Amino acid sequence: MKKLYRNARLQDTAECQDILVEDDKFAAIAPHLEAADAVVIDLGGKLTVPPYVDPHIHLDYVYTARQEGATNQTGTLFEGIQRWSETKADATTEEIKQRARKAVREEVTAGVQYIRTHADVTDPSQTSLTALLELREELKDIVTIQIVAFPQEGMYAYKGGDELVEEGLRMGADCVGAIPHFELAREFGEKSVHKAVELALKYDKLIDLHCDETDDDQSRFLELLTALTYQAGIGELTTASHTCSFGSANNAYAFRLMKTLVRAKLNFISCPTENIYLEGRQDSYPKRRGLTRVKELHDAGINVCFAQDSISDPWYPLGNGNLMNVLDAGIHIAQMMSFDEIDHALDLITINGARTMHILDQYGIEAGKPANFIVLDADSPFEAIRQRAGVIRSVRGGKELFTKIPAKVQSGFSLLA
Ligand code: 17E
Ligand code: FE2
Repeated sequence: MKKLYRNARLQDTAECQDILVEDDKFAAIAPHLEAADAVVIDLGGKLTVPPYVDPHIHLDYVYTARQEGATNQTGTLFEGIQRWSETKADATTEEIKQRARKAVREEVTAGVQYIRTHADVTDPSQTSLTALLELREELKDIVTIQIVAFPQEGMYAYKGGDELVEEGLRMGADCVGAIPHFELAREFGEKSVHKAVELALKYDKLIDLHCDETDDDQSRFLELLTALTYQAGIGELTTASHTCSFGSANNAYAFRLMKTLVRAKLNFISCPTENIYLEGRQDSYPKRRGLTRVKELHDAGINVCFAQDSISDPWYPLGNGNLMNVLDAGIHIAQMMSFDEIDHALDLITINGARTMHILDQYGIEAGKPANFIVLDADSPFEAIRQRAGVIRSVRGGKELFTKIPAKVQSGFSLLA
């Protein structure tokens, strides 16, 4: 089966390109292609980019925010953890799968094709992980899912948490998780970082820690994570999620750590909508933004991406899987709004996320790679960001996952029609 997509506006070429897809792969990309036996689809000069990547979400938590006992009154991270802890026993595998499917549908119809989800493994029955492992397989034709064995209640603060993480890896999770800032003492936080690295090496897995998700500038587990993974030569396989405290650290400390971060080639995930909401809760005024140093990390050449984190869970009431919303919030909060930054902002929810997920071998609009791409209802990257453009087509493995008809205004006034 051959398909010829004509008039695709790619991110880095001024002239529109034709894209030839053969079976499930990109066969050729050039200004003018001919293929007599191909189905022809005209993309009309619309912006065509690799699919959105959501590298950090908790699919086991979605749509639980309003369940009895789950509602977070203080809007803090720690109450979120407590609410989930008190209510999670009610969840069943089927119920989690049902909620997660709905979230995947929202994400995919907004242009996402790659998701890294956390699965809470501080649960001896491994309900979340079992559900998400089944879903990873069930949904693989429409979305690529990676799973983090994430000890939400701690490797040590929760009895046997470290063993449950290890069990999660043996069950088939792709990444090791930890939550050092939630352990009961700094020493246990450090021990959990050591353990995460040890497990990643033992089972040949990626690492993605919830790391320093707090305004406490003394929460410095990022430093240890960077040092250990750098020394083990696995910095590129490692992700530090949240790292909010790095936004509160003093500049002398940050200056020094930044140099190690560059050398280690660590990946960073910021969740701008969740962390601007959850952090700063003990501040009066001036009130901190709660995000890590997104702009400074990015300017230093470190890989940074944005993620959704929550869809209506005990941590965050809103969220809908549309990464364009997340990106819009993120570039505002991080003040990444020079014209050059806006022109390249889509990288924060596309290629940078793919690099974090370590899937670059299969990601991007290049001959030989899987024919996965999305088309935005915009004529340029700048206009896509300015208008928060929607996704009007998503193609995966050469097949249309969906097409969408953009809303059309009807009006008797010529200016408005
Ligand atoms: N769990 C956590 O530790 N932090 C978060 N931001 C969410 C869940 C959403
Ligand atoms: Fe998270």
